[in-house]
Amino acid sequence: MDDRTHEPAHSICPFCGVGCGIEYAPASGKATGWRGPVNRKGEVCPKGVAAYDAVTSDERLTEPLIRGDDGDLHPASWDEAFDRIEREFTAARDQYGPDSCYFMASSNCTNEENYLLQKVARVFGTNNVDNCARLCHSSTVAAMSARFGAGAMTNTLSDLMEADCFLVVGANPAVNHPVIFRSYLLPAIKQGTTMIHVDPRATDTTEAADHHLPVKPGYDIPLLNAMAAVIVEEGLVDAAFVTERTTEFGPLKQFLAEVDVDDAAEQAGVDPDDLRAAARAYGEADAAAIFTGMGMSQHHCGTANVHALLNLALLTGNVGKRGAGVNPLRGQNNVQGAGDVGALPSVLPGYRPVTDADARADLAEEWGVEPSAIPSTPGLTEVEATHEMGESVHACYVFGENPAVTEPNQTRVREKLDECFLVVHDIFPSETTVFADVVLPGSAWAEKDGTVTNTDRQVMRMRPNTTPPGDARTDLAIIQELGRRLTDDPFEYDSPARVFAELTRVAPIYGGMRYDDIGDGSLRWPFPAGADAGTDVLHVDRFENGSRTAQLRVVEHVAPADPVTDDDLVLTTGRVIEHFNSGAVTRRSDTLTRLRGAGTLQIHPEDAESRGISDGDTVRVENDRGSLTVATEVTPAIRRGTVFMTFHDDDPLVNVLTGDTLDPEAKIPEYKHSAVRVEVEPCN
Ligand SMILES: Nc1nc2c(c(=O)[nH]1)N[C@H]1C(S)=C(S)[C@@H](COP(=O)(O)OP(=O)(O)OC[C@H]3O[C@@H](n4cnc5c(=O)[nH]c(N)nc54)[C@H](O)[C@@H]3O)O[C@H]1N2
Ligand SMILES: Nc1nc2c(c(=O)[nH]1)N[C@H]1C(S)=C(S)[C@@H](COP(=O)(O)OP(=O)(O)OC[C@H]3O[C@@H](n4cnc5c(=O)[nH]c(N)nc54)[C@H](O)[C@@H]3O)O[C@H]1N2
Ligand code: SF4
Ligand SMILES: [Mo]
Repeated sequence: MDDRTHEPAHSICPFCGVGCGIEYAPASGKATGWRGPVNRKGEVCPKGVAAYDAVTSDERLTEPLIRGDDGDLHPASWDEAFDRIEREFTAARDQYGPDSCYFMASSNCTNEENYLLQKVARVFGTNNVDNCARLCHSSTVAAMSARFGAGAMTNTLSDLMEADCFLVVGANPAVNHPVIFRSYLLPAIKQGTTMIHVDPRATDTTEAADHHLPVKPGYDIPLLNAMAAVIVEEGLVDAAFVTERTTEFGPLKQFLAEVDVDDAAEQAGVDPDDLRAAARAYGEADAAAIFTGMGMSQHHCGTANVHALLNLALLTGNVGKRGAGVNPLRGQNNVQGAGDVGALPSVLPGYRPVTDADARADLAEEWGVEPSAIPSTPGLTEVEATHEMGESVHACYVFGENPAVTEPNQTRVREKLDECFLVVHDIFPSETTVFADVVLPGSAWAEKDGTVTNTDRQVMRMRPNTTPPGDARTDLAIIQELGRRLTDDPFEYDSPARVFAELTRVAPIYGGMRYDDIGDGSLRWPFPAGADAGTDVLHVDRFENGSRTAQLRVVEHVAPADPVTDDDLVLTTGRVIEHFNSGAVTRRSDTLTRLRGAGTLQIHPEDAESRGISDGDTVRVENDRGSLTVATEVTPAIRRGTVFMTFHDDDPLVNVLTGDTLDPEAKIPEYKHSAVRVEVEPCN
């Protein structure tokens, strides 16, 4: 029985990176939109409406749990739970050193919570902290940081409405960023903006497209190189921009001259004439904007994919101006912020490298510790950490993530989760709490105060409208207590505003922002100290790294990690509109349809026929890593040779099939290309 009071208060949707303003609606007991900085008419998608279900759900965690000698989780006091955590983490550090402990931060949680968690890790003595941006746009961030000096949307949602052409590659905004799609992209398209969609599937996004290139999963580099070759061949290069703002055009030009567009199109599995038409549409536009998503980033060559994409924008002068740029559509409501505040293993708050002695000294001064106390060696990334559990990692704190569903190669992950001391700080019992030694009940969105940073770099306020249920505590209070238990720092902050103020002193991109100035609006980074407003379009005269020029790069095709035999199909994975990531929250909602289309395997009619599969049949999908059974949806919307599943469920658990070969630079796993065998499940 929920005996809390619930009053409306302007907050931000806890789901995707669009960052719509939502609030509790007393009349319906659900959530509703208010006129936020992004959803200016108060519009929301079905998940936004359902967001309050997580707050009032009677499945919420309401008390700490500790695993007993009988192997079960039992209720415990907060002191008992923290005593156990303190004992195990300090024992691991005493025996193996601080790098034997790991901290998974949460892109579903606020800047202040993530900032404090990375501070706990670093003052404890390790850079072993990461968040699921690693699984998401880490490759995009790696490529864009290397070339442009900032791994974020170059433009703002509002100026992008001025584009003449949208090139949407490996993203499905109609489903995954619905309010951006409906309120920014569709109105521009209705006014004449051309859209090119590169995706192996025809999706709701494709319906609005003028050109659809149904690329073979894993073959975006030949496709993008061929588009670049057409742009050079047909004189669509912006010569002035290339001369003034880029370097190394010569080698790229030479490389592209060798690209046979027909052959490359065939390799990528698309029609060469369609590819040429798309390249022309992009190259001839006065202002052309790229949107990039998981179809690009989640490959073991994700960074190379994005490098190939950046070439297109640079060749055509589509950087540093309105209606253009390269725009990664970010995942959760605060995946941008979790990285900005330093919940990453190789950078401190504001993306200052952990290897930079000045950056460490500045932080040490603010934190009142010796500069030598902040470790200078980059920590492990998230997937690497799961590999190391039971090896070099002995204790792990998981805050607001569900790795037992979302990490690749689940058979291995689930074995590993059992091999270390595991704390799970969540709002629900999850597939991951099954492996936990201690479970801490935290706060849902409507119970927290703080800030989140959305996909176009807008820092916005969340406000509580009720308290955490039962004995649960706010996430910020829990992390403060964790800090007091694991370090000598008192972690004394009487409000999120204090934490935010500290963040603005150590993260230059947030420098000058004031919590009280956010109000019902937003502040956008970079927000240079002394300035009175943030920066809308990046890289206008100089790139964010201070350079006037960015490099053009030759990008060679990288073969997919899984070899594919003639009998195999290629499995790619993704999302549906009603469900969110592991489904831990949305599967419990009584507002959303339970996994409509989320538990099925999309397969092309010819692939189905050759295997004797009819629509709705249950099939077995397997490879050397694992096996599952699933009902089929036979549909020409997916290209031949490819099958598609979502990852929103624990049964079928698609990540038993995905591999954990990592991108060498970004360490993102290969979620979008797994060789699988598909056959009708024999009845027995
Ligand atoms: N409804 C809903 N919205 C969400 C989420 C959710 O779970 N549900 N999650 C949020 C998060 S964390 C993220 S990161 C974003 C992700 O948002 P998106 O980037 O849109 O994510 P996906 O649906 O995984 O993949 C996008 C498209 O890539 C295509 N694709 C697959 N393989 C390839 C390939 O090799 N090349 C190309 N070009 N395309 C390919 C897929 O068919 C799919 O349509 O969404 C956010 N929003
Ligand atoms: N096959 C495949 N796998 C994928 C992907 C894919 O496209 N294909 N995409 C990857 C991507 S892009 C991402 S981002 C990851 C997502 O991976 P995860 O972050 O592991 O997935 P979520 O379901 O978002 O997990 C959120 C957890 O936090 C809890 N939670 C939610 N809100 C709060 C809160 O306010 N406080 C606390 N304490 N807990 C909270 C939820 O109950 C849930 O258990 O999945 C990755 N996995
Ligand atoms: S578009 Fe994203 S932020 Fe907006 S209501 Fe839907 S899930 Fe929430
Ligand atoms: Mo994501």
